[in-house]
Amino acid sequence: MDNVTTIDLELLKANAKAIRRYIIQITTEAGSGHPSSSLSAVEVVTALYFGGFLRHNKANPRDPKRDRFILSKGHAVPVLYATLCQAGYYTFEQIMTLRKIGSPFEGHPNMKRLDTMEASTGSLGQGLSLGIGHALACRLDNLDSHTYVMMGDGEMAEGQVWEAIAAAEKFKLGNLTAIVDQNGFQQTGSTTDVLDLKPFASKFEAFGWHTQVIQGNTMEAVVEALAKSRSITDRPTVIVSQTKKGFGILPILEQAGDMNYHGKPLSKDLAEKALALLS
Ligand SMILES: Cc1ncc(C[n+]2csc(CCOP(=O)(O)OP(=O)(O)O)c2C)c(N)n1
Ligand SMILES: [Mg+2]
Repeated sequence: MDNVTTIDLELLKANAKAIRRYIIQITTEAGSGHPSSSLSAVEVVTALYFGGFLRHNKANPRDPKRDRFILSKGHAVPVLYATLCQAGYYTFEQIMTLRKIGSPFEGHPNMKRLDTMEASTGSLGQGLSLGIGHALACRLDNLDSHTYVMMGDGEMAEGQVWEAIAAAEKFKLGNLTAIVDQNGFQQTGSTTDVLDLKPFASKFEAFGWHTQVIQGNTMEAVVEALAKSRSITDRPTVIVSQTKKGFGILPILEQAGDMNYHGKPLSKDLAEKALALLS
């Protein structure tokens, strides 16, 4: 892992901007998908792949020595396709087939179609359990690989998340980092209105986790938090990443009168305006 002081923040920010542009382009081309859910997560995913935090191997994506990244909020997979494109795994033409019949770039990650997908997710609330499996397996195999799992704040009310939180501490998984993308919204409205599980940090802490709360759309904060989390090796860590859904194109969402903008692509016209904002 790179030392934080050696990380080129400007380069990370440039990558983040390119990734945001891809997210807009591929979801508008698809005519469906979840751009706003993808955009809130850009800084974290960019820092993982380009900041030296996630050991990955383009020549052999399933290299056992890799670190693992599980996107538990699988509907945000455009952020992952865009990042992998920016990292040279896929061409722009390939990711532009998002959600088209026959394309392996499905609306949710499919590990059977793409060897870069760590897990097939989309049914929310399961990714942390999958991450625990990886973290335990790596420990058994004496691998120093680290496992990262990103969940949504709405997702925190789904599936077996809290059972997994308890289990990760029981197994003292110092090789596991959870990231909660706290963008304030879920499918049908604000998380406060639908089912409010905040504050997340004190709840994780009560389960014995190391916790950090950060501004997750600020690259400096993200890099610092990821570095800190890697220095904790005796228990699982969580980064509560406070973000904005649709970050990067908020004026467009404001204009549209919908700050959640869940599960819908921008029209061609709005996409052009969004790309101009991100130029
Ligand atoms: C088990 C399950 N229930 C419901 C859904 C439908 N669904 C898709 S996205 C979503 C909202 C998720 O909100 P959040 O986790 O906050 O992610 P965000 O889009 O805000 O990043 C829901 C309920 C699902 N995919 N899986
Ligand atoms: Mg959310």
